[in-house]
Amino acid sequence: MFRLIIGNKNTSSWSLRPWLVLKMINEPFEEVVVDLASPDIQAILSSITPAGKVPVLQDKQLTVWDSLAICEYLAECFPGSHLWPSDPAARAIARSMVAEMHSGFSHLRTQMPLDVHGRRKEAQSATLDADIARIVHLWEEQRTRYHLSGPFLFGHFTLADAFFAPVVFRFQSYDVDLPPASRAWVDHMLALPAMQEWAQAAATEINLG
Ligand SMILES: N[C@@H](CCC(=O)N[C@@H](CS)C(=O)NCC(=O)O)C(=O)O
Repeated sequence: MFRLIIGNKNTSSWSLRPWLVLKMINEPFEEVVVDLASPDIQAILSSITPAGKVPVLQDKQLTVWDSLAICEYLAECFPGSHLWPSDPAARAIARSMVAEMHSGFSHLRTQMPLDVHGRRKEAQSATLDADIARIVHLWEEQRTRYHLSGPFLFGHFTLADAFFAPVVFRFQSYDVDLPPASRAWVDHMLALPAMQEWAQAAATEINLG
């Protein structure tokens, strides 16, 4: 069985991606949550991976780190789950979106930190607005193109949905206004049992903390 090591569910946006993928493909796994606020966190993380960050996936002797590498590994382990769209053009766009999310949107990350359980006022700045506008444009484009194929960005669930899932929680927490196609996708994501399980665990974490 896989072991997935993740950070606190209320705040660890990178951890949500592979966790959601494993849930969506119904693959059982052992979950280990490390408290990123622990004073010993550096020692704990270094004992798991020299990269010193979560998420980390352990598959027997193999350790895979970085949410993108983990999700790519899962896509290869489970080809029948079609975690990338099968059409090459759609797959190229999905990969571009995932890459843009993985390496970009720094203003969103810093000005709108993940706080799954929190309900905050939307931060205001031109740089944040530009990041939000770009994300909404990406979502609108795919939902307009694939709305007849299913409720996810590319019709069925793909890694693109997993990579933007933390933004779904961010937009809920900060009450970001969305156009109808994006709103429908966000609502669909929020209603997924796996997303609700994550949100519930985030709330429990806060109450225990
Ligand atoms: N690009 C990495 C980023 C991982 C990352 O920054 N993880 C944070 C938690 S969300 C972490 O482990 N922080 C601990 C630290 O930097 O000490 C990924 O996609 O996995």
